[in-house]
Amino acid sequence: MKHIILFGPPGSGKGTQAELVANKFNLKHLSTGDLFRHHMKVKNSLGLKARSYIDQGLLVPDDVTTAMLEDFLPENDQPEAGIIYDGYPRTLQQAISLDELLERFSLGFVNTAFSFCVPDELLIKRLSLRGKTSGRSDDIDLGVIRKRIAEYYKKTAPLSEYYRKKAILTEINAKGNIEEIALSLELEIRRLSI
Ligand code: B4P
Repeated sequence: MKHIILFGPPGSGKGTQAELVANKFNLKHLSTGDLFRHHMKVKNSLGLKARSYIDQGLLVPDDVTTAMLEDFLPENDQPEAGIIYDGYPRTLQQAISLDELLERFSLGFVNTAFSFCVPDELLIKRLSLRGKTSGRSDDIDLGVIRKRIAEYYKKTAPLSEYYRKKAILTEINAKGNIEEIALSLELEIRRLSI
C-alpha cells in the first residue's frame, strides 16, 4: 500500500491537488481538515473541541488528531492502491505517530512527502478569496489567516528536515495554476515510481 504525504502552508493547494492525485492514482484521500469540518458540522464533542482551535487559527492538539487517524487507518486498509495524506502530519510528533501507526497496522511505510512552497502574499490572497464563498470561519478573518501561516512555520515546516533525513522529501513549486502543479506532481510520482 502506498502512502503519499502532501504538506505545506494553508492555501498552498494541498486539498486541491490531493483530490486530483487521488483520482488519477486510485488513492484514498485523507484530509484531516475535512474530517474536523465534518465533526464540527454535526456538533459532536470532537467537533466542538476542534472548533475551539480552528477558529483561532491554531492547530488541533496532536492527541486529538492522531486518535482520529487511528480510527481511520484500519477501516481503510483496502481496496485503493494507497492513501494520500492532505494535512496530516502537521507536527513532528504527528509524523512519528504516523510511522508508528503504519507499522502497528502492518500497512507499509511513507513512500514520499511533497512539500508545497508558495509565498505568503499568495497564500493570503487565495485564502481570502475562498473565504468569500466557502463559509469557512478560518478563511474570513485576516488575523486568523496570518496566525495559521505562523503556526505552519513554527510547527509544520520542521517536517521538511524529518523527511529530508529519510531521503523521501520532494519540494514542489506550488505558485502556478492548478493544472501546472497537478502535472508536475504527477510527473514526480511517476518519476519516483511510487
Ligand atoms: P485544512 O482543511 O487542511 O485547510 P488548509 O490548510 O487551508 O488547506 P486546504 O487544503 O483546505 O486548502 P488549499 O490549500 O487546497 O485545515 C484546516 C484547519 O484544520 C487547520 O488550520 C488546523 O486548525 C486544523 N487541522 C487540520 N489538520 C490538522 C492536523 N493534522 N493537526 C492539527 N490541526 C489540524 O486551497 C486554498 C484555496 O486556494 C482554495 O480556494 C483553492 O481553490 C485555491 N487554490 C489552490 N491551489 C491554487 C492554485 N494553484 N492557484 C490558485 N488558487 C488555488
